[in-house]
Amino acid sequence: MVLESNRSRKTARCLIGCGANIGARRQQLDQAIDMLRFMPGVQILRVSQFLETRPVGGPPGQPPYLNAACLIETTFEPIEVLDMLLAVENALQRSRETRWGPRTIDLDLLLYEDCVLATDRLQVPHPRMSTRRFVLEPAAEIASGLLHPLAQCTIGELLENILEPHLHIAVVGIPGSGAPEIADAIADVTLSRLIHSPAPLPLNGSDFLCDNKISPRGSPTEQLLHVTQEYATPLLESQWPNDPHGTVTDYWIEAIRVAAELNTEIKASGEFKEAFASIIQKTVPPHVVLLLNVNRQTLSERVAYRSHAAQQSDIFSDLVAVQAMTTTDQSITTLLTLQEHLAERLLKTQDNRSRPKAIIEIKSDDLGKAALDAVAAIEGIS
Ligand code: A4P
Ligand code: MG
Repeated sequence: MVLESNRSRKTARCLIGCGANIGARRQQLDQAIDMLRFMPGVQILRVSQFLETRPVGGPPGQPPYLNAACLIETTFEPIEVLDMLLAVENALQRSRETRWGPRTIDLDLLLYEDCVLATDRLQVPHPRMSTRRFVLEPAAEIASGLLHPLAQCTIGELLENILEPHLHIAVVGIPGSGAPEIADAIADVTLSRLIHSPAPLPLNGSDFLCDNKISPRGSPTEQLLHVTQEYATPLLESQWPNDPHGTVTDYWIEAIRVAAELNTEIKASGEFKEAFASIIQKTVPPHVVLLLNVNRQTLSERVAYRSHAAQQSDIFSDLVAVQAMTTTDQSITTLLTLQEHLAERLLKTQDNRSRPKAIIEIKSDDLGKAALDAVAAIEGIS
């Protein structure tokens, strides 16, 4: 652990999330914040009020949490901040038995300036913060204007976003990522309206092209616009119901734009772009996106499972379209390329209107675990 400060280093502002749900919760939170206060190289700028919250995720029957947030200024590097938080947790008898199990104290590094990093030990911004009310409410009290570097909006806006009454949550992933299955699980638990993708994502060959079965005639651009229209129809703003539970979709219309960008013919013509923009303008963009990610091995197994003639199961039905591709290797590579581009577009280059306010990345190699993670992310909203 590094607790020596280097005074010549530049200081960084960090947002820390604090929680406790067993023991003398208030006292433990006070002690943790006091321990941070006396660390060399740390200055506490603001501490939020303590807020009682319902436990999200983890084993059932846990006692309620007290949550708080704390804004600090420090000369420590991000990994040194994590080490410091772990040291404070250990000093307060934090034990780790079950995931999201009860705890005497939990300290999370939510934001470190505008730093974005993902290592085995540390991910910043904290990957689950942007849909968690128990994180955002205390954080907004002390640092409402602080920018989330991935969502490109402030903590205050993230909170406003999850308080929006008719939330649209999109579960986004390539065919075989398990998006329909995860969307089902969320809709079940949250009683939301569920919309499944009205057509398979158009994929065919080494390039991204339309499958002729979807729209029998027309140029690739026309075919792709036809699918865009089909995707847009259930999302039209003019027909969005006033459902207090919100809506969960298992697709993201922007995936078509990504597929188009990967098709040289469509990209060169330029005709697609304008027509696409005018269609999606009338739709309700997702407020929250759960971005699924699978690895090559899982995907190969799922493609093989779907390709097996005897398989009548509904699981991974979105992979049926992929079977039209020439070889398994080719389809896996095509899908993984699309996955990479989907993530890039989501995380970086979004126009303001369609950029989701919160994006949560979920590994979906283990579907059961992914469903639990997804449900916990959405439950954190309420
Ligand atoms: N780690 C990676 N990135 C970070 C980060 N930015 N900050 C690693 C802190 N730790 C980070 O954490 C597991 C490992 O995550 C660490 O060793 C570190 O290397 P942990 O504290 O041992 O375990 P955990 O907190 O159970 O894991 P996790 O998955 O981070 O849990 P969360 O997401 O923090 O959720 N409900 C309410 N109402 N209030 C809560 O405070 N907290 C949780 C925990 C669940 N439900 C809750 C609350
Ligand atoms: Mg933690």
